[in-house]
Amino acid sequence: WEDDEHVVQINRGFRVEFNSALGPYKGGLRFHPSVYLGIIKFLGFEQIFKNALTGMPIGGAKGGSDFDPKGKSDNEIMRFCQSFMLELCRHLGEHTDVPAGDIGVGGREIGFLFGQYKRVTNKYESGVLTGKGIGWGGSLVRTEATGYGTVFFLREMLKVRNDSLEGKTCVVSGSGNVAIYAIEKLHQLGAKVVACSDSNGVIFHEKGIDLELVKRLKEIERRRIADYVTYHKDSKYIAGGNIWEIPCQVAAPSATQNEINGKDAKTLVKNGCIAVGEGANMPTTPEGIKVFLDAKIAYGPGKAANAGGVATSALEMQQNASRDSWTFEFTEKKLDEIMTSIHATTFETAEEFGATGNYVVGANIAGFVKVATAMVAHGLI
Ligand code: NDP
Ligand code: 2IT
Repeated sequence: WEDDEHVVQINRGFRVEFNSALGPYKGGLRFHPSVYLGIIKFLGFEQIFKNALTGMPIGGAKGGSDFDPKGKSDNEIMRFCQSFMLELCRHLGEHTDVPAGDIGVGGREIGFLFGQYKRVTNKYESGVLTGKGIGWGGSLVRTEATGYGTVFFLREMLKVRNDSLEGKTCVVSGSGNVAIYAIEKLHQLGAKVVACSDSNGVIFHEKGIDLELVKRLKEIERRRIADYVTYHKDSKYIAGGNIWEIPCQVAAPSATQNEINGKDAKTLVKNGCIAVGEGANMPTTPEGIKVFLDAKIAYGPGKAANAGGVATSALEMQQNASRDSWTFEFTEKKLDEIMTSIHATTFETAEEFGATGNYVVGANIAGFVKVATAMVAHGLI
């Protein structure tokens, strides 16, 4: 792709089509300088079982590039998306492989990718990408879905313990798509989020994060979270800080993989954390997971807790297939039902296998059995 100085730039792109037993390959695209094949493979592998848990007809895949969107102009983003899609388009199709967003890929990027797919294939194939804009095939609630879904899952985990989110102090890492809408739903359900972050630092605001400001800084102006403090003198910016050191009852890691290690998990538990809902994919290391499970707090692993995003992508595909568009209320209700059902399935499966309250066991077994059953039914290759 050509940058604004007319210099040709080279990045590497990936798509790992992992399993299509339950439906077309489905999963997001990540644009981040850290991307290499190993990251796309772990994300694609997780996606198989996550997608199975949604109960929707979707297989598992992931893709992306080591392209760094930070500091790039809209035109550079557009030219990179066009270059990437020029190669990717031959692998896609509404019945073959349907990408969506992930880190560094949101509505703007999906628009450029869709436009290029249409240009090259000469087809208005709405169902080939999800996360599209409202007005050209997108679904209401897709933007909010991952964050909202994670909070619905947290609500269900607390319900089992005769508890609720009402009045809880929460910490949400990240300040991107998932974090923003996790904060929004936590606030709607009566909790108070006191901290969020980006890769440079942490914002602590004891009286509660001002979400409209975060939306403006991150979604519209594409600025750093550090700028938050210039609008709220009573908040604090901790450059390079560790968000898990801020005491909370509920944590929603919503930035990236391996952001909570064993030590962070111990700090959270020691400070009174009773529930963790993973908005991100694999944010907790194996050592961290062991700490949460040993402490018997409510721990919702990403493949269950953040499945609301891809589930709503499947709802978008459903609307595209029937050339229909649903209201916000109707779509959010469907998302809530799906998350409640994923919670019930994972809880009951854990119980059936003698691990009551262990959602890691519940999610892995329930997801695996669904995929394996279909693969066996389809016969050997
Ligand atoms: P965004 O690009 O919108 O936001 C990512 C946020 O996480 C930013 O605040 C970013 O900070 C921070 N972040 C990203 N990488 C790192 C890193 N290496 N170290 C520290 N902070 C980092 O992405 P999303 O909100 O869409 O994705 C967040 C997580 O949720 C990912 O794990 C993704 O796989 C997962 N997810 C996303 C879904 C979706 O529908 N979008 C669905 C299910 C899961 P900075 O700006 O400084 O980079
Ligand atoms: O990790 C994920 O589930 C996503 N990034 C969303 C995938 C999708 O196809 O909507």
